[in-house]
Amino acid sequence: EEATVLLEDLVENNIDKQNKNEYTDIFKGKDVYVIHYESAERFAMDLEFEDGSVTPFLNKMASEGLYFDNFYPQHSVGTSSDSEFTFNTSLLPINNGTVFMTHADRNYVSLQKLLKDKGYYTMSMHGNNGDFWNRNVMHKTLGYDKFFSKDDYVIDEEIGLGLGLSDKSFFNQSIQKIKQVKQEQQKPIMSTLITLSNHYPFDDVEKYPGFNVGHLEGTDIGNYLKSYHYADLALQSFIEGMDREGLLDNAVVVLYGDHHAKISTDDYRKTFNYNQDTGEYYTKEDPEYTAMNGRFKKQLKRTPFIVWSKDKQFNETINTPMGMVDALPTISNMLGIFNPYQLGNDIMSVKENNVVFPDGSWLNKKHFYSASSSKLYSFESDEVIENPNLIVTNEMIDKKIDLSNNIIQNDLIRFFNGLLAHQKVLTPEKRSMMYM
Ligand code: GP9
Repeated sequence: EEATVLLEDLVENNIDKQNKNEYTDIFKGKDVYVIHYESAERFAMDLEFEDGSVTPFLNKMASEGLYFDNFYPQHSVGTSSDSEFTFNTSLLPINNGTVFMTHADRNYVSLQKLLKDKGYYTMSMHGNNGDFWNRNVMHKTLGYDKFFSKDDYVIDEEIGLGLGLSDKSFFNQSIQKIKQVKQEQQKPIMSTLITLSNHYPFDDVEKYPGFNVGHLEGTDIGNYLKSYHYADLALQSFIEGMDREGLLDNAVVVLYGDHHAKISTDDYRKTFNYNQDTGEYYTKEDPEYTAMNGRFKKQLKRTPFIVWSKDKQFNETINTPMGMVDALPTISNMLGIFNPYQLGNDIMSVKENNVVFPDGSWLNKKHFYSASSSKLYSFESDEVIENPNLIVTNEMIDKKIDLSNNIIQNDLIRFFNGLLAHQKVLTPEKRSMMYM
């Protein structure tokens, strides 16, 4: 009973806070290509070596598109699958298990269902086995019309973990599949392309193209950067190949990094606290170390989120803190769709935003609260703030997490739709705005 009231409040609040802005409907009716970019981290986008940037093409897309520079995936133990779930539903992953594996039989309102309601054909594409992360089942639950998995591709090149097809070959073959589906369907399409090669432990170094990482040669983080550089070349071949086929002329590309790369903190630090003059690493005794360590903490865990279109140069960077739950509301406004059950915000309509993590940690523009240490850090000073009064904030955060878990665990959307059908909740006007 209480959960239904909370869900009704969420829905009414979502309906009431919808407001139009300069981005409303700008991509309505266009083809949508979502790139789920494996282990793509934000910090590496700033790194330069003698062979240039680690991610020159990603950086180009960021400079041309809407670049959300303060973006955090909110995954739990389900890593890539959690990021897919949250991106497509604007619900948090459950914090005890993995939705894709144990809650694939629930009723969710997803990007796929909302676009199908507008006449789209929706598909997902991935060069690994279809049963990995139970995608064969969960992609149907999300509403995809078609899932192209490893068996649908010619496995002519494998790189990295050996999970499946290399990104370069995956993208090249996927372009031909997209072209064929476009011709067959004669309607707008939405396709999610899930990359794979840039995956821990990044040790297939011989197969990565030559990219000198200087003092990081031979380290885990150095191998990660070589792998990321390979993934960037594959991304470039995809975008340029799609353009050659005319598939970007009426389309929008949404790219997100799905989670961080699971490298050791010491190795991460090697990218920040190297003294070029001495060839040594700064130690905690060096004043430079503290400043760099602060910058290190700010960047870590962030991944890129970019909305890019060939025919619309935005050249815009948005610094409002953004979580994966905010992705669907933000692109929905641009696509002319609306998910009444979304937990997130349209980032183009807010100035402030809390990013909540499944374990109860959270952050905003100024602070990061770690649930594991129960400490509040200032992003400005990088110091712990003593005796902060967080009772109200943490209660609000816990309520948000509990509601998301409740919606998933107890299939509340299915239950609420039943009440809607019998007109037991919401006003007639608000009922007319609901997706059922
Ligand atoms: C597996 C790929 C990677 O198909 O999506 O999954 P991860 O190990 O990153 O969760």
